[in-house]
Amino acid sequence: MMKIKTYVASNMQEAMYKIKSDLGKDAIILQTKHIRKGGILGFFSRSMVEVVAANDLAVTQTPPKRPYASNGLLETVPPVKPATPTSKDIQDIKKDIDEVKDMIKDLYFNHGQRSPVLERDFSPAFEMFYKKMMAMEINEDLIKDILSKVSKVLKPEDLKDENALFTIIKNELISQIGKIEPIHLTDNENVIVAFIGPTGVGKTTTIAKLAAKFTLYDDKKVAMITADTFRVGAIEQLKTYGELLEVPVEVIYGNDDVQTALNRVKGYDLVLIDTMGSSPNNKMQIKKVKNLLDAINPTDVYMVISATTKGNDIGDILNSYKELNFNKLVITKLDETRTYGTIMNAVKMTSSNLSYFTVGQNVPDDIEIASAEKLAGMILGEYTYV
Ligand SMILES: Nc1nc2c(ncn2[C@@H]2O[C@H](COP(=O)(O)OP(=O)(O)OP(=O)(O)O)[C@@H](O)[C@H]2O)c(=O)[nH]1
Ligand SMILES: [Mg+2]
Repeated sequence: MMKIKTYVASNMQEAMYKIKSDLGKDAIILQTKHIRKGGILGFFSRSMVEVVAANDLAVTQTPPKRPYASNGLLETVPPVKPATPTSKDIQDIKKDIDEVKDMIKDLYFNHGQRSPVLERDFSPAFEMFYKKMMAMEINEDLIKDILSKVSKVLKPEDLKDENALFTIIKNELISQIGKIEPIHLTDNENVIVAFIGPTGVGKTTTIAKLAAKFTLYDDKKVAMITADTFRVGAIEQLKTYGELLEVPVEVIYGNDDVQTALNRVKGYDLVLIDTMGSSPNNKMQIKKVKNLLDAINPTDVYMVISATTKGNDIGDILNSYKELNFNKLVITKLDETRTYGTIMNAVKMTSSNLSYFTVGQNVPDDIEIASAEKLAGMILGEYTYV
């Protein structure tokens, strides 16, 4: 027997559930509308759906009986005027569309092959930049932060214009990279800078390059001190550079030597301090370096990071060295990689500013003052060092 019933539910899904369990799975929907229920004077009312459903398909197939007038003649049926949608209907439709949009987005972001993206990412150009930064191994949260800032200043037409988008994203990267702070020497000041970092990243080589630059090009009085008495050959390595550059080299064997060494280099414009490299997992070695730095009290502490460091390791490294209170970053071995995300991640993970990039083994040539413009360009694929 055919049944037609009206169901009220808080959403379509719930209504369908009620209908199917009541009328069976072949139930058909005749009409749906949004209604508001409850509340006082229209306030606090809930949005509900009202669904008219039938259990028999025949209901839609039987042609409607034409009413007969009392005189037995067929009455003419006035044409039914289509109802004009009210603003409330339009609002309801909009709401439905938004729900569907959210569902699609949810599928797209969380269940598809693609990584989570921003709303703007539906533009192919925008997505291309997103992927580029992902390929550079920039931390995903950071990419999202960069792109969400970018999307705030974007005009709709920029979204299709790859060049405009490139410039806007590059500028955002530059602003996020922030200030560049190389060694700054003022007259008559004994600037003492220490270099710390993992083993083999290029601390000693960087010190030699800087010693050469400041003596040869800037005519400054430079001295070097090494506190790396741990690695075989470390003292000789620095002493060799010292002889070549005619720069004195002091050695600190223990904290008792710190004062003597510092007294000897008092009249120098720049004192570069080399420390032993330590594994980020070797807490004892890091503690040793910390004690040394506490005794020296340098003007600045430069953390030396290799650009070849794997994305996941950079956080651990910076974390392990945090207690050494470094305030600048040197990035080495830019010539050995084309994945520049590590640099960006390192800058954002610390409050330290970038100072230098080193780009090869040659002393003194392969060093330059870091550049936010260059790094942003490298991240966006404008150029590489290799
Ligand atoms: N390709 C390349 N090699 C570099 C760069 N900087 C340093 N190196 C090389 O990296 C190796 C290690 O350099 P060191 O300066 O001894 O490194 P370190 O950090 O002092 O090492 P430890 O004192 O043992 O911790 C050497 O072979 C350097 O020539 C660079 O920018 N690019
Ligand atoms: Mg060294």
